[in-house]
Amino acid sequence: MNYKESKQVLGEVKKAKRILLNCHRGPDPDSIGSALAMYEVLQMMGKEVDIVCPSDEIVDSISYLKNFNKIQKNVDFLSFDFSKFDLFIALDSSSWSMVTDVVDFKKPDTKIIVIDHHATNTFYGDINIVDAGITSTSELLYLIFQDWKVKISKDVANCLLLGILGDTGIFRFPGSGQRTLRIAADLMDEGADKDKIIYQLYGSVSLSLIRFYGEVLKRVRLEEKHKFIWAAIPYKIYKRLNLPTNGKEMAANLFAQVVDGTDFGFLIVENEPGRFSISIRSRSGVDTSRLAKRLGGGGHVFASGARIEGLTFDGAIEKVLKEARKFASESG
Ligand SMILES: [Mn+2]
Repeated sequence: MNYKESKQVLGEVKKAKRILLNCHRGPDPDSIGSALAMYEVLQMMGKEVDIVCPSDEIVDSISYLKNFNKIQKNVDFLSFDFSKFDLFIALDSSSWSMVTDVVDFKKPDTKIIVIDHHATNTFYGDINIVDAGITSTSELLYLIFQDWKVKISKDVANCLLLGILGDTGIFRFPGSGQRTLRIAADLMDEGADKDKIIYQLYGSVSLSLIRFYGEVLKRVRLEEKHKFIWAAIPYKIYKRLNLPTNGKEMAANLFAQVVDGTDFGFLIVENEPGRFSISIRSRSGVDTSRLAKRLGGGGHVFASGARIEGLTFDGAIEKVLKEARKFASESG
């Protein structure tokens, strides 16, 4: 057994007739890959399955994946009827607000199983399989499926490899060690097409994203004393560019964890007037999820994020810089 809770979770799955799955707000490849992999496995077990996502837009370069169109977008969790479901398996989501995009969401009556790898997970399920030491929820699911003795189909293999490649930055981040590479090789043995996934994820970007990179790079500032780098994009520029959903994350990857003389970096984007997303990246291994947490967010050591609202553009920058300097002083 890879996880002692696997058997108990399988027991709940077997009992259930109709099961709900989710993609988290602003879903990334790991969120989508793990949800679609679990969808397929549960369907093979004869279950009725729904996938819901609070966000409107979903990375569509991977829409060739089987059952991609089954993801119900723009779901309003405040009016969502959980009573039709015997079980809710929440994937790749550290908290209710990440599941629902609603602050202060109250736990529904349905039985909840949480399967996740965020160090900041709040254990909001009735059963929680949370492994902060693993690269991705997709890798975690591979190990659970092993515990369940599930035969991995080609479609499931493609979905799991998508999640692993996404969350490891193609095996780049520390934590993608021998086990991850062996699992990826096993998935390729089952028919996963690594090259196609990488082409769709990293080799198929829109021109507007390249223009956004330009706007971001133009605004990059180095904070030499505290060894971090940052940039901030105001709403009028963000709006003009018609960005893909994961554009902010990709722009943060581009500059925030690569510059000599820095330990970490972040990108602040005003998504809507007065609403900001902060994407934080670690270069040296300082745990950026601690900075994210202070800003009301969460995540992982190397990649984390937060959202803040109710401030002016300058006010938001000031707030984030202040926390980042404090974080830098304590970490250094
Ligand atoms: Mn993930």
